[in-house]
Amino acid sequence: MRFLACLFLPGLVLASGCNSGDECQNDIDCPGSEVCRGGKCQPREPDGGLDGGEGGCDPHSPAPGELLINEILADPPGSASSDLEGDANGDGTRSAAGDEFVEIGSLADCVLVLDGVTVADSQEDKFTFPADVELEPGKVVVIFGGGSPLGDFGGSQVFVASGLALNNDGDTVELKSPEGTRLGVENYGTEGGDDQSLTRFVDLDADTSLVKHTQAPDAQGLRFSPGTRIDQTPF
Ligand SMILES: [Ca+2]
Ligand SMILES: [Ca+2]
Ligand SMILES: [Ca+2]
Repeated sequence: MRFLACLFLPGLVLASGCNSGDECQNDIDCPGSEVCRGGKCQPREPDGGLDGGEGGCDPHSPAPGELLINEILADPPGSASSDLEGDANGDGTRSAAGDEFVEIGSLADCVLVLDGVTVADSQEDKFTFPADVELEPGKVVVIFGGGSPLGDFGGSQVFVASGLALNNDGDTVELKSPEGTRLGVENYGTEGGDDQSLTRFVDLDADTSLVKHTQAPDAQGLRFSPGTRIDQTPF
């Protein structure tokens, strides 16, 4: 019954012997540096639970459902290299390959570590995140097909693949964990080839479908929004 004494006399926590490993019902039953987890007083996570959350919330590799494919540009607008409306990566040239992009967002409550996460199409792996890439909750990363991205992109992290080669008339974009577990997948058809991206009807809302960017609320005629919300505001 020791935890009851701690529960009602929190000021006497240490004096009443509520130590590491003791039974508990709530954090208040434990020493100040510990939390109640699984009915026992235990140390907080090694980083002290920097991300907050009950019992700590450490950066971790994404589990299925924690990443969302938020936007796909398979068909950069225009055709000539001077058609700058299609210059999604901002490098001054419209490129059918380099200006393609995939925007991926986090639905997790904790920081996600993307090291080794792979983006694939229906044929093969296209991009694997390098080491030390962390994604904050509610933020997005963008992977362009190539080129030298230039711009702010809403402050989002930007990466360049050595080609995405997304088919304009239909393809699959899949996210896989380093172990090969499917983390997310989106299929699209000929709607992907309309000189604009496909984006969530509501940004980072997994319950909404991908729609043509110009048909999303607040798109204001914009054809894509790499790194930003549909209305070009930051995540
Ligand atoms: Ca394409
Ligand atoms: Ca470009
Ligand atoms: Ca966007």
